[in-house]
Amino acid sequence: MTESTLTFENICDMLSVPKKTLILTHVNPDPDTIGSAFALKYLIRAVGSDARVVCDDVPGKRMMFLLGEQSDVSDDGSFDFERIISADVASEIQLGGLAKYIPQIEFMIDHHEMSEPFAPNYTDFNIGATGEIVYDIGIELIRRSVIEDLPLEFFECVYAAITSDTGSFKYSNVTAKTHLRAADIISRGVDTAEVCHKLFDCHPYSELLAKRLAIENMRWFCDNRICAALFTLDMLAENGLSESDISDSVSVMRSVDGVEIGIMVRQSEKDSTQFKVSSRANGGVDVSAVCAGFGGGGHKKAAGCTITSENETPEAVFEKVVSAFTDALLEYDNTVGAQNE
Ligand SMILES: [Mn+2]
Repeated sequence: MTESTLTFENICDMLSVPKKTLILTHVNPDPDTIGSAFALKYLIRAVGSDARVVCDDVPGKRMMFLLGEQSDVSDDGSFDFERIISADVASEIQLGGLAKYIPQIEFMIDHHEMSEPFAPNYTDFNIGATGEIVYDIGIELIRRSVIEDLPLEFFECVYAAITSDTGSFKYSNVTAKTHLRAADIISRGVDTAEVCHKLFDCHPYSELLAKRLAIENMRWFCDNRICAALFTLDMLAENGLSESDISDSVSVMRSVDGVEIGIMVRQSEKDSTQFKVSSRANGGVDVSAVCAGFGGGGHKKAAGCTITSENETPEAVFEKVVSAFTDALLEYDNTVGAQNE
């Protein structure tokens, strides 16, 4: 675990200074990184400057409403910035091509336990979402009278970040404060039902087909305690699907009764020698530790990594991944067994 090099007050002081800011998000973007980054953009505008959010991937369609007037998050180099910050990015690898900006990053805001800071950072492990930190910054700048108020879009973005990273307030990372923040957001007029509908209950048909493909290709390990699926580019092409259609399919594996670890391995469209691994735990196994072993990271119950295959078949990469998670599960059994003796 890494200690923050900056305090919450430091971050609030720095964000009180109007500076044109480039805001970096992580690859394989989720609503926490996108929502937090766009909320920061609204906050920086309220302070009197401007910002642009960039990502080295295209966010899923369900998140596009968070982009507001910024139609895309590509780093086209057209934005003239005076400062760079990152939101919800745990490690250099998660920046993808944006890692070139690392020497210029003023600070990072994050909440990942396994984070490997690449710049001065404020990290709070005890909260469910980076969006909660950004919400607190907004409220603090209002309290300090740095800004008078924040637009509804700010609160919409932080709500999307929070509800997404807490599994709609279902995960064990939810605290009383999470609900208090959400209550305040609702009282400010955000249509939270609409935000949740857009994020979670409005799937393109192709995504449903992707879930069917996931169910058809589930494989079982460790007495059915691990459920995993491999998606190759050939499989996607045969089914008329793209990589973004299957980005959430790991939840299918995780949701089966009795499963302790759900795993999805998918071949990358951008580079077919790369495989993106997503993992989710229901039990006590720390999947972020397994992903860290492959240069990735995340949270105890939700983590990922990218593996570059060295002339291996997709099947061989899949086996390597499953065997690492199997080892972790067996090791966990031993630890828990030892504690119970
Ligand atoms: Mn997050």
